Amino acid sequence: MPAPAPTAELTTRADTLDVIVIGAGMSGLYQLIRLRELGLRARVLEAGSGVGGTWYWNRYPGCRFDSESYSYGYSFDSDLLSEWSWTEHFAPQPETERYLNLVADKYDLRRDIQFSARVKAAHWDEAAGCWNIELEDGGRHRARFLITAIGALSTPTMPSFPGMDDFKGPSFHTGLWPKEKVDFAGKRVAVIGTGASGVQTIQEVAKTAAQLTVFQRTPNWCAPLHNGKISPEEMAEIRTRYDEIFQRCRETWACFLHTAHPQDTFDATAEERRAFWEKLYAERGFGIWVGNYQDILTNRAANEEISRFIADKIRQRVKDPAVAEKLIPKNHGFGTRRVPLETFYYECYNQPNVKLVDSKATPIERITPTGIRTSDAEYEFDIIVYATGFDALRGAFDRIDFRGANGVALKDKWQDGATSLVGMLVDEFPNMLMLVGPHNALGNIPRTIEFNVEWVTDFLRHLGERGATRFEAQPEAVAQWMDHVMEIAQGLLSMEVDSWMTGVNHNVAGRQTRRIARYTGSAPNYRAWANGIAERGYAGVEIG
Ligand code: N01
Repeated sequence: MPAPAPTAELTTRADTLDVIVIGAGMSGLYQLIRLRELGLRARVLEAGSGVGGTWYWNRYPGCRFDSESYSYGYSFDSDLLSEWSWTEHFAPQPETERYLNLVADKYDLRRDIQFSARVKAAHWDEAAGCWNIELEDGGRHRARFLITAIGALSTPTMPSFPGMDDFKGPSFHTGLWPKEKVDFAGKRVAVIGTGASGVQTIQEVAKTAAQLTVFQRTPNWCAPLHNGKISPEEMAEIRTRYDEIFQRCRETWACFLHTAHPQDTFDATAEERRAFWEKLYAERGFGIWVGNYQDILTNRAANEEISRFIADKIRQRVKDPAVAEKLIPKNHGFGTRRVPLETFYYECYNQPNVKLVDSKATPIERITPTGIRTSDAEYEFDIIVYATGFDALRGAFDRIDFRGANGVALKDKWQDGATSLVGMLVDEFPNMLMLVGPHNALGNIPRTIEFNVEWVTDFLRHLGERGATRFEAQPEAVAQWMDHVMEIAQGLLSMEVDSWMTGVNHNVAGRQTRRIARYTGSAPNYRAWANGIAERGYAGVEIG
C-alpha cells in the first residue's frame, strides 16, 4: 500500500480552507473528488494511517460485505468500472481495501488527506463564519464548510468486565483489528459476541484454532451467504450489466439487488411459501431477508412463520439438538435485527474444537489473567476476540466535541436522540453537512453514500452560484422530517427489539432505550424527500 502523504504542510497552514471533510472512508474519498471538481480547496482529516474507513479498521478474519460486490463499488466512474475486477461475489476486506486505495491513487487523493489526524473538536465561529477544527495532536484547521464522513458503524465498543486489563494474552476488537496477521493455529480462542462481525470471525477461526469457545448472549438469525469466485469471463459479463445493476439498486427498497416480493405471506399457500423460502435460502445474498414476502417485518404471524422455517434449517444443520436450540433466537423474530450472512457457520458447532457458551444463562463474571470466568466455569485462553459491536450512528459524533451556533454542543442537543434534516443537516449547526448521518437510508450503504455526496455537492454549487456564505437547517424543517421518520417506523417489528438499529448498546451510557436512529422507509422515498428540498430551492434551509 502506498505510504501516506507528508502532512506537515497541511497542519501548519494558517489560512482558511473552503471545506474540511472528516474521514477518508468511502464517503470522504468520493466527496473529495467532487469538491475538487467544484474548484474548492478541501482537506480530509483521517484518524487512520490509510484510506478506507470501515475497510481500513475492520481487518478481522473473514471480514467481507454482504452486498454483491458489483452492487457495492462506486458507480460514478465508468473507467473504474471497466478497469476493476471483483474476484468474489462478496469481496473480502483486503480486496475492498485495495479497491479504495486504487481509487485514492487514480484520483491522486492522498495529497489532500492528512492521515493519523483524529479530530477532537469542531467549533463554529459565528463572527468569522467558519469552523475551527482541533486535532487530538493539537493541530488546527479552519474551514468555511465542514462535512462529516465519519461512518454509521465506526465507533467500536467494549464491554466492561472486571479484569479486562489483566489478561496476559492478546485480545482484539473486530473493529480495531491489527494490520499484522493474527495466527489462531493451535490456539485456544474466545470470541465474545455473535453479530455479523462475530459470525464471520467464528466461522474463520474455527478452521484453525485448537479450541474455539463462543460466548453468545443473544443468538441472531443467520442465513447462508452462498459466496463464490467470479471468473474473468463472469466479470466481463457483469461489466456489460453495470447500468442495469445500478438502475436496479436505485429502484429497490434498500439499494440491494434484492427487494421485497410484492405479495403477503398468507396470500401464498403453504406449499408455495415453502418452495419460495427454499429458493431464497439457496440463493446468494440478502434475498431471504430483504427479498422475502413484503409483510414479514410487519405482520407478526407472517414473521413467526418465516422464523419457524429458519429455525428448522438451524435444527437440520446443527447435530446436537441442545446446541441448535441455543442458536435459535427466542426473543425476536427473523429479520427484526440485522441478519448475519454466513458460510457453514452453523456447521462449526458440529466440530469437536468448537464450544458454545450461553452467556445469558451463565454470564461472564470477569476476565482473568489466563482466560474468562463465568458464573459456572473457568476457561483458559490464548486469545480473546471482542466482537461486541459499535456505538452506531451517533457514536462517532459523540466522540468529537461539535459546537454549533451560540456554543451549543451536538452531544447535548442529541441527548434524547439525534435529530436531523434528511440525515445531512442539523439546525443550530451552520455550514455543517453529514454524509450518512443519523436518519439516512442505510441498506447497501455505498448507494446512499453516492446519493449523499451528490446532494451535498449540488448544494455547495448552489451556494457558490448565489455567493452565499452561511446556511442552516430551519428547526421547522427538521421537525417535519423527524415526524416523517417517526411515522414511517410505526408498526415495524424491529422497533420492538434491542439492537444497534434501534440505538441500543448496553456497553454505552445513555444507550439503553430504543430510539428511531435510522430512516426505515424506502431509499427511493428518502431520496425523493431530499431531492424535493433541492427542487424547492433548498426549502427548509436558511441561506445567507
Ligand atoms: O455488532 P453487533 P457487529 N457481553 O452489535 C455482543 C455491520 N457489519 O460488529 O446481542 C456479552 O451486531 C452482543 O450481544 P447482544 C452490520 O450492519 C456488516 O457484529 O447485545 N456479549 C452481540 O452478539 C452489523 O449489524 C458486516 O446480547 C456482548 C455482539 O456482541 C453491524 O456492523 C460485517 C456484550 C455485537 O453484535 C454490527 O455488527 C460485520 C457483553 N457485554 C458488521 N456486549 C457485513 O457486511 C456486546 N455483546 C458482512
